[in-house]
Amino acid sequence: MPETLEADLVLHYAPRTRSLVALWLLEELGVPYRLASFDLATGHHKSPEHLALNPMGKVPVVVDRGVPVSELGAIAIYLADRYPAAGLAPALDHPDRAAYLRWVFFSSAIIEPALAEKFGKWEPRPRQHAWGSFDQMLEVATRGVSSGTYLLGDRFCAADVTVAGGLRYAMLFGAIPKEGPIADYVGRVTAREAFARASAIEAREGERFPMKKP
Ligand SMILES: N[C@@H](CCC(=O)N[C@@H](CS)C(=O)NCC(=O)O)C(=O)O
Repeated sequence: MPETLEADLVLHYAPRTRSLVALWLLEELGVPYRLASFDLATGHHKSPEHLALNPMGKVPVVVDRGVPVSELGAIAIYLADRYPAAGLAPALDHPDRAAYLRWVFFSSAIIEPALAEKFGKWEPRPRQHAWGSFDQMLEVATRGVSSGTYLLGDRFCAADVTVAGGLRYAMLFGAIPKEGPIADYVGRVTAREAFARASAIEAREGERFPMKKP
């Protein structure tokens, strides 16, 4: 396991959050990293120290040789390009690069707000809302995951981690059926060993920082 106490790469992480997606990315990369894990209930993410890394006061944040990167989409693009040996991103001049970038942005610009629409029971306004609507997101995502093993066909990439991360979350909370093309895709992608390693770390950290009763 590349998790280590000494590493140039640090993941500021809290269990039961979107940090799991960044952890999964790091496990896919296979490079050494250190986990700076904390309990969100402590409010550490709102401390001046953490706000200097991410002014939004949120996790995850990856710090690479002292340089902080926040926002999952940026973290995915940054890590995949910075550590190309893992093959998680098509090269800048590869024909798949455009589709790859579109899918990474689809995770944060379309899936995330579409889920807020669904969970918040907002009135869909597909023409006004930048994400279209939850139903439109679902239709496009379903087509995207149905055309091959992965979003880019046979090639697994960092966008599969961010997209599957968002769709898995949607399934866990009942926004997307647990059967069908999206469930099949999430099943295929989360069957990867890197996801199993990340889940084991997530379980360990979850036990270290159990959820407190309200
Ligand atoms: N847009 C951010 C979302 C990060 C986010 O929402 N993190 C949540 C945990 S899942 C958080 O840190 N919440 C604590 C808070 O805002 O107080 C990303 O893509 O990284």
